[in-house]
Amino acid sequence: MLSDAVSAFQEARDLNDQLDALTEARDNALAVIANDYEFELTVLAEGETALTAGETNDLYVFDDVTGSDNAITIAGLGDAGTDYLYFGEGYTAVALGEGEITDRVGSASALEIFWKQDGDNLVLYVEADATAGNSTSAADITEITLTGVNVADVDFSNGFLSVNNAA
Ligand SMILES: [Ca+2]
Ligand SMILES: [Ca+2]
Repeated sequence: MLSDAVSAFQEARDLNDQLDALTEARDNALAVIANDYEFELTVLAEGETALTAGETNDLYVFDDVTGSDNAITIAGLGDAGTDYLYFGEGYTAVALGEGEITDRVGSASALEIFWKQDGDNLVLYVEADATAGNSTSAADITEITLTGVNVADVDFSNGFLSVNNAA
C-alpha cells in the first residue's frame, strides 16, 4: 500500500535526521579531544594489529577485537607525551602469574583484564564479557601487547591505563 511506503519513508527520514545529529555530536566530541585536550585518538579496530604511539599525546580507546588473529601490539606507549589506553570503568586488573589465559581464570561475575609480564612486554587479555576468562578458549578475549612496558610502571585508574616511563 502507498501509505505503508510513505510511513517507511518518514521513518527512514527521521532516522537519517538522527544520524546527522549523532554524526555532528561525534565530530564535536572528537574535536574537543583533539583541540582542547590535544590527544590523538585511536579506537582499537579489527585488522589494525600493530600500533605505535608517537611524539603526540596518544589516546587509545579499547574496543573488543576478539580472536587470536586480531592480537594487537602497541609500541611506545608512554614514551613521549601523555599517553593513555582507555578501557572505561568496570574492569578489574588481575595478574595471571604463571597461569595462561586458557586456564579458566578469573571470576564469572567480574569483567577483568588479565595481565602477564612477558620479558620486556606487558600482555593484556581483556574480557569481552564477564565469563570470557572461564573458557579454555580465548575466543572472547582481546589480546593487547604493550611492548617495552613493565607492569611496575603502569597505573590503572578510572578506566585509564598509563605508563610512567620516566627514567
Ligand atoms: Ca605519545
Ligand atoms: Ca571474568
